[in-house]
Amino acid sequence: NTDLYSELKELVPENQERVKKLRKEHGNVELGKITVDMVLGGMRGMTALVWLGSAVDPDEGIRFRGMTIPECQKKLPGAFPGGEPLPESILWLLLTGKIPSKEQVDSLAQELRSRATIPDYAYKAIDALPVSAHPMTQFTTGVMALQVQSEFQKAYEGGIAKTRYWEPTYEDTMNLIARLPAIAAYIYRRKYKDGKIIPLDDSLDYGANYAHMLGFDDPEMLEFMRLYVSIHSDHEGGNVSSHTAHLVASPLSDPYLAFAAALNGLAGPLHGLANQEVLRWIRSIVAEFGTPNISTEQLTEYIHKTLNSGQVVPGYGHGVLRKTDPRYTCQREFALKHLPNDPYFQLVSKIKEVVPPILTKLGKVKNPWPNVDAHSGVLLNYYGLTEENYYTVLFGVARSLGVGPQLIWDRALGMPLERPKSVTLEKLEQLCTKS
Ligand code: NMX
Ligand code: MLT
Repeated sequence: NTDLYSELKELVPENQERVKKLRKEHGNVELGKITVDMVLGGMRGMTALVWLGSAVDPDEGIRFRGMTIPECQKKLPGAFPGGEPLPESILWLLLTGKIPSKEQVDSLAQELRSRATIPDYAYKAIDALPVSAHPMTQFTTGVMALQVQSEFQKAYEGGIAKTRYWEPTYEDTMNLIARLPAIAAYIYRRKYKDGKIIPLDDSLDYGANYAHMLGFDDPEMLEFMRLYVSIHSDHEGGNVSSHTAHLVASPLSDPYLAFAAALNGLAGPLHGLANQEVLRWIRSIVAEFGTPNISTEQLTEYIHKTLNSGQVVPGYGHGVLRKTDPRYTCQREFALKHLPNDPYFQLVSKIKEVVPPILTKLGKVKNPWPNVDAHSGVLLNYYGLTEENYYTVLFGVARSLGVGPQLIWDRALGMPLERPKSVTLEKLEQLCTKS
């Protein structure tokens, strides 16, 4: 099949069978125990979700359908031989579990372009906000306006059967993914470039088109955007944005409603907004010392100052990872290849040497190593995307490629409304004294 829908349609029945069999034959198998620490500690380490697209190993990091980032770079079609994986390749892989051919990826790129028309009222909804509104606030507003065209909502009102829920979910998801770059670019141009809009280019792939609509046409930046979108797409199901989307979609809220909720979670500084915070922090270091070219002693002093004022070091630590995030590593490799002498990149490299021993010494930080957000800002900054308040919007566009496929599978597999049990503090105390 060259079209994604036909490919998916073939996969749905066999995966429905897998789920049915698991529940029927192994429904009582225990996956672990739930401790008080888990309940009070943000559910860390509690296996509670199924996510088809990817899984995060604490030491190895992300695997997209079993493939590491270097494997994806090697095996997934790029814009040219040896190029970074195209976001369309990642989307195909996440949804189907199969490595697409170049022909399949080209057909998907064409499909996404053909779905990218934005209704005028979505721009107007964004225009109703002051230009000063944070880009993530504008972005969520734009997504909510796109919801007006939800196919799922229409089909549900029309009485669609449960067994077919995944079909309009597919339509909504593909339309949403296709439309996000234009909405996101509109916000950038509105906020930072006097509202001069650049239309979609019919000859470009998803990542390149997004960069182009933002106003960047340097081939190196286009390539970085392809890599950026691909590596930010998915990070298994438990992260705040993905989990939120899955939860909000579980009572059959459509993909627009679910994704807008996910974006609101991504906009938190301990999650996606950390990419903005990292560049802001790096700039504050440069402002303090008057140059990015600082000594280890100066940097050590500044990190202590950050920690002593009760702040976290942004871009470091993780809820699951216990080693350097491979998404950091691949961005570092990109920087080493294309901008080895950039002073901000060199400062990021120095930070990576100095921060981990300091965090380790605190004795409480479970992972002192850098995550994806520690690196992305200096690359964007190098290519001229200097407005750090916009960075989480880029992350948000990318996250749709991971969240969207799972929403389709949630409906195809008949995943139920999510409703865990809670306890009162008194009950928890009682349970503890009894044991
Ligand atoms: N700087 C200072 N303290 C930290 C850091 C850090 N980078 N990371 C963890 N800690 C602290 C944490 O605040 C907590 O302190 P306390 O007990 O006083 O509340 C303690 O160490 C234990 O936290 P962990 O169990 O190591 O981390 P947890 O799983 O709770 O949180 C993060 C994970 C990512 C929220 C945390 O590491 C953090 O705040 N990092 C900085 C923000 C960041 O980079 N977030 C981006 C994550 C990736 N993403 O894109 O979403
Ligand atoms: C993500 O990409 O979602 C972040 O690394 C956070 C997470 O996995 O918890």
